[in-house]
Amino acid sequence: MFNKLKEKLKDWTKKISEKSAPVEEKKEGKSKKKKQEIEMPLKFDPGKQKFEPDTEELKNIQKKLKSEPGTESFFKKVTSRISKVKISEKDFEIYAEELEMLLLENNVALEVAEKVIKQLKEKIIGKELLKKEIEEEIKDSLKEIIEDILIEPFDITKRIKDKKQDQSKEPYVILFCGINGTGKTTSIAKIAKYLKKKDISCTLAAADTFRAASIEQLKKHGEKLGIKVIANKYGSDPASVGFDAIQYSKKNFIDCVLIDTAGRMHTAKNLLKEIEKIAKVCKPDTKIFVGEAIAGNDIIEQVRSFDWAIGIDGIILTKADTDEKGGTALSVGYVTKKPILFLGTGQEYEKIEVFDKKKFIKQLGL
Ligand SMILES: Nc1nc2c(ncn2[C@@H]2O[C@H](COP(=O)(O)OP(=O)(O)OP(=O)(O)O)[C@@H](O)[C@H]2O)c(=O)[nH]1
Ligand SMILES: [Mg+2]
Repeated sequence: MFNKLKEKLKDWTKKISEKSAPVEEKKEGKSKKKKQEIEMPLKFDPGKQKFEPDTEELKNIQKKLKSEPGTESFFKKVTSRISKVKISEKDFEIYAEELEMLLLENNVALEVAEKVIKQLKEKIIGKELLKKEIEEEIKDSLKEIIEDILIEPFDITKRIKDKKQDQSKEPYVILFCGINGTGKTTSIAKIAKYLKKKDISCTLAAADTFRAASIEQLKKHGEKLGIKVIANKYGSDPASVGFDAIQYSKKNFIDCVLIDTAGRMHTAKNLLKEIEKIAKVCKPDTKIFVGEAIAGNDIIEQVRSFDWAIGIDGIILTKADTDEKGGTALSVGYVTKKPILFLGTGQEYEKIEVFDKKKFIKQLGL
């Protein structure tokens, strides 16, 4: 998913490491004195009629220098300092602008791009490193910064299993919401299959009673997966469909209810009121916002609107397989303070991944 961003970050890291300047040798009186001491001794060769290096004398000088206390460590210090480089603040400023642009171009939110740059600056400016170490150092720093930015997801399977253990005998209810066509219904089918594999039984609630063919779409998934779908007529109250599915599940000892809802624009107040009602009636344990990875920064406003209406607990980012940039996945959690729980990576049922910070960072080439 990071095809573009990964390549660009790699190029940038290489560039800044090449630009890094050697650490300057301090011009102290001491260093001048030592320089004079190791000047090449010369000897006149009468045969060649010219001066040649006096190797015997050079050996004597080296012996003498070694025996002088402090001299050896001084030479060691000079050698290591010469081979080291550091990134100056001036150089970093030039390249920071470039880094900010490439992050923004790849859908990283401004707030996150600025945080990455500020922290990277603190970590690497003025640090003395061997030239060959610089690229690794920048990569490691970026890795630490991004790990810190990404919100750790909670384990939904564990929450469902925990509820199964308690005495309430109520099913675990998950409500899915989002704007039109983001992949809510497909994600519900994928999650139902994922949970089934973990011995968690599900009921699907066809609470999208608005869009034509939405009920048939969910029923088809239910048939394919062997999972019960609770539905009513088109135009019926979606909250009551959810409620019926919960009652059915309770009666039949089903662990989890996944409620599908109609796609709605996050700017339509009356539609947000409707989902508020579904949430009030069904009292979901978890409310998941489903958005497209390719939506870029628009998704931030969407999450905020749904969060304001019903209080979102987590995000599913779909169509990550078609997202070349990846910046939305990198920054949506940080900006909205809601964890990404799953990534949708294709149209088939198996194409869903539990969001894993470490794996995600690896995909960025860090
Ligand atoms: N490539 C890809 N396509 C996906 C993914 N998730 C869903 N889709 C496709 O996106 C389209 C819309 O999916 P739906 O599940 O119907 O979306 P929805 O949010 O329920 O749509 P509405 O109910 O109309 O709001 C379908 O063609 C899905 O196959 C994904 O992770 N990757
Ligand atoms: Mg749908």
